[in-house]
Amino acid sequence: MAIATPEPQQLVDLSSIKTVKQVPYTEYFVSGHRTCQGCESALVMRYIAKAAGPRTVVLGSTGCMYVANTSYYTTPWVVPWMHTQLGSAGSAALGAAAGLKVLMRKGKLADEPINVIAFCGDGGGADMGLSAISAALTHAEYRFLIVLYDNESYANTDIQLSGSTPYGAVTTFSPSGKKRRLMHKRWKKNTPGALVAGHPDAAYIATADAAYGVDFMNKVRKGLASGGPSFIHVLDPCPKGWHYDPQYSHEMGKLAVETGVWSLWEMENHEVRLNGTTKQIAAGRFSRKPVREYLSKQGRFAHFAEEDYEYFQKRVDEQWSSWLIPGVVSFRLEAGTPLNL
Ligand SMILES: Cc1ncc(C[n+]2csc(CCOP(=O)(O)OP(=O)(O)O)c2C)c(N)n1
Ligand code: SF4
Ligand SMILES: [Mg+2]
Repeated sequence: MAIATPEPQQLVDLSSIKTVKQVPYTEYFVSGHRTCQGCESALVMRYIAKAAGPRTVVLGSTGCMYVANTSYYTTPWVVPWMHTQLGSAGSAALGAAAGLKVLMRKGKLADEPINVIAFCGDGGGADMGLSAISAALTHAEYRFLIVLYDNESYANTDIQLSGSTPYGAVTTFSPSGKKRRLMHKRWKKNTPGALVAGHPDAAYIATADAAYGVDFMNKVRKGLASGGPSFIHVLDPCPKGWHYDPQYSHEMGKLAVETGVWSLWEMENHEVRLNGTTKQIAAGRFSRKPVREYLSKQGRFAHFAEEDYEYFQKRVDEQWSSWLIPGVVSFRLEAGTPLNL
């Protein structure tokens, strides 16, 4: 009996995954990488590849997920993968999507759906390449997904401070000393909030967390199915940079959301929706845990004094009590502003 060859269209399955049982069995990011034990960023790569499937091109910025993933003559990527410069995830995604479209229009490539995904770290995306991502998200005519994996430091070059590093954390650029307990006193940049507020033509923008795999894989699929430029910012606990035992990576990701330090949400069709535990917190069905439960488990906050915990808690409380959209948009409307304009 002849075995039917699947049509290319059938190989791009972007349907919603309802339960863990529906997660595709096939892996497109396999063994052969050298990331640290418990590295959630590597897990994120695995989820991306699993959700997107075989008809996918991945472009990866410099960082742990380039260097540790593609040591000399080895690669865990089963789908085509190409390195791109540290700050260029946005341009790589846009250029690849545009290039494929032209080749298909000219008949040099079969006209079929191909997923274009570019990833970057927080250093490469939230700092250095923010302008390229911003520019890419204004091109409504191209379909691609940019994933920013946030391990909250320039990890690959030995854990330097980034705009995504949380307040007070120790990094190699912000050690705690006898004269200054806290070297880093800036609040973490709200990159996904800035992108969602400033890019009205982006088709899909979301946050995710490596501890919530199905939620993240569905967001990857939604971004790719949106038909336009899409972006996901995913928080990835990093045992090396955050100083905790690798076995607690999953717990760390969950605590980030349960304490309200990190929020899960998505913007689709110009509407922001809170997801999962974040939605439950906002609806009063889940009590936010104290930030101390999350921070005290990480060595990068081991120098925290009582006043540091209190300050951190106060800032997180504000994200929930006085932001226009809790945990998402970091400003509020002046009291008395009419909303039925
Ligand atoms: C233009 C440029 N500057 C500096 C570097 C050195 N460099 C390589 S990886 C890296 C860290 C990137 O941090 P991030 O994007 O957060 O990814 P992570 O290493 O944390 O995975 C740096 C600074 C580089 N490759 N290119
Ligand atoms: S330093 Fe952190 S992000 Fe880099 S490979 Fe190790 S655990 Fe992963
Ligand atoms: Mg990083």
